[in-house]
Amino acid sequence: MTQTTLRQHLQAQQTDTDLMILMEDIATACRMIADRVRHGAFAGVLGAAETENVQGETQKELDVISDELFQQVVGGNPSLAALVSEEVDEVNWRKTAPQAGDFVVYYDPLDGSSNLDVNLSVGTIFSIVRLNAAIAPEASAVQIKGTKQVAAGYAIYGPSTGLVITVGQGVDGFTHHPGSGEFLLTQPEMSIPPETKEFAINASRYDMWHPPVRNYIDDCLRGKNGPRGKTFNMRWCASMVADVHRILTRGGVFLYPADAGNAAQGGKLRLMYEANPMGMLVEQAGGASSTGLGRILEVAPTGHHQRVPVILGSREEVAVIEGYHKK
Ligand code: P6P
Repeated sequence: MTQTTLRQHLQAQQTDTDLMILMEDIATACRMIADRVRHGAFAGVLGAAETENVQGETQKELDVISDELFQQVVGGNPSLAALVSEEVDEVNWRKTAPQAGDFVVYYDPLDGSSNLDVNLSVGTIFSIVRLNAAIAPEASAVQIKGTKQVAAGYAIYGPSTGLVITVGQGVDGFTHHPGSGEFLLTQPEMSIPPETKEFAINASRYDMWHPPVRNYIDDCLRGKNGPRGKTFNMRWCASMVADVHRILTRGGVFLYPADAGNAAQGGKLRLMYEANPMGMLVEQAGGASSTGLGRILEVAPTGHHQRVPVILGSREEVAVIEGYHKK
């Protein structure tokens, strides 16, 4: 059985050399983060750091360690203009005069880190944009629409360490092979079934949901004798990477809507390094990604830590949910 490495796969897709090297650097950072996560209990770093991130969230020690690793490994790439991290308020400019052809990488170094101390899956999410002109190193210059992404992906630190990527030619899944250290192709051409009977939402926020989401979930819960005519299942991992990986593998729909509790912030999840990369992956796998009122990738950013409502997954179910928002 032929084993295809990440590099061989990217070469087969005629990926631009600079982009391929950048993605390999990101894969290296993810392997190093995986190692620190898997040894976290022995290093005593599964707990909370004494710091908060720009989101006002208490950082886990591994959040900080993962961000530092990502900066150390990816930050040295000669084609990189800037890094934008969930864990860092300011844009991390790597060049004083970014040029056309340079890349901006947006990333969440350790998504779902509240799961660390209970040993559930966490991950690293990344989004890559390529500059089409020289820019001044100012924060507004990295507020670039999701449709401009040239690549996106995530690593998932679960029972195995996985890497799922797109360069705009579909979605492919790799698994870290400890013996060789390589990410080997194990889930080629990932595709989301258009229909589903499975939704993922934090149901504890029911009393804060706006009517479109509450009506949608109520109708799903009324089962085969209700308006949907079928019985639904629910999953919620509290780790976007884990929920999205399940949806890319077997279908489903994921919702983190704006609600009465987060409306002032625009929602919970971040556009540039959660919604946009996951949105590109889901669309490339035949799914849909929406704010409820429109395509996530079309949202014009107003800040690099901006939050948006997120509804993504099986395209026909996303369309049903958008219908509830239009009523
Ligand atoms: P809640 C993790 O903190 C995260 O950003 C996503 O990975 C996840 O889907 C969501 O927040 C979990 O939110 O409200 O269930 O804690």
